Amino acid sequence: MEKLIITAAICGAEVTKEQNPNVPYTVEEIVREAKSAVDAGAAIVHLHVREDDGKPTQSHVRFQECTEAILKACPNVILIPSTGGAVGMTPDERLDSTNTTPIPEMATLDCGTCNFGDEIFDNTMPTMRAFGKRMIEKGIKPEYECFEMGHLDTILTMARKGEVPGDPMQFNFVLGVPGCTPATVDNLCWLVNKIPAGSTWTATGIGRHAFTLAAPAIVMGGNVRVGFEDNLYLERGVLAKSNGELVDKVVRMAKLLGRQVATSDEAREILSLKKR
Ligand code: KMH
Ligand code: ZN
Repeated sequence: MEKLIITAAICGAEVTKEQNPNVPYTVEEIVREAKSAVDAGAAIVHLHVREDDGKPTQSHVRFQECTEAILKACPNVILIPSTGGAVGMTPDERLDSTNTTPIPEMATLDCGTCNFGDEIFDNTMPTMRAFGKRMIEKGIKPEYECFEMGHLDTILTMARKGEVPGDPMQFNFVLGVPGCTPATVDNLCWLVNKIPAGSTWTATGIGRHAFTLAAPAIVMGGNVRVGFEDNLYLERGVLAKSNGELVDKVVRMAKLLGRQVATSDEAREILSLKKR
């Protein structure tokens, strides 16, 4: 079995300091959280950025500032900027996160429209085609985020048509978003069984499912994402003090289950990435 790649989704676009005072907004706070995650064992940081007041933004200027500051503190980390942004942003606005220099190695590509709590996360076919085209042109490897079962079939069909980058594909099964596919082992197995040979995958369990989905992913040979974007608690009733604490819990689980944790360079090899 390959080593375990741990991704830390350190910030997100929805969670607030009111929910957990350690959620980062400023550049300094974002760097602090990235470093805590990397020091604990994360090979990848999935990045959203905020204005200082916490408002989510996809501005490439803010992404540039945060990327440079993170890479100064963690020179080898793989960054996966979000192209999902926050619900309600336009496709052009969302794609601006990929306009940094150098161009990111990877970026998320969300695989369909879905409920998102009380809101609708809009990813129409034309939006996904535009994002696929941009990533093909710029040589960015997508992380295909599937929130619903049907998202997988959608993106596999698009890959077959050459509308989004193809082999080897990296999927992130984000399960347990209110209104979307529940975070059950059954659902995870259904998705994993349908991906093309040679693909890689990550499991992200939302809220209280963070670690109950991490465990099967570790033993099934997948990878794991945790972080404040997905889960604010280390355990029931205990807020996490940092993203590093959440990553450290996955590292300890991996150790107990006999799986080694990948460095960023090992993750690049597993994901067939070329360092920029
Ligand atoms: N903030 C969510 C609406 C992504 O990063 O690509 C979407 C999201 C997905 O976080
Ligand atoms: Zn995200």
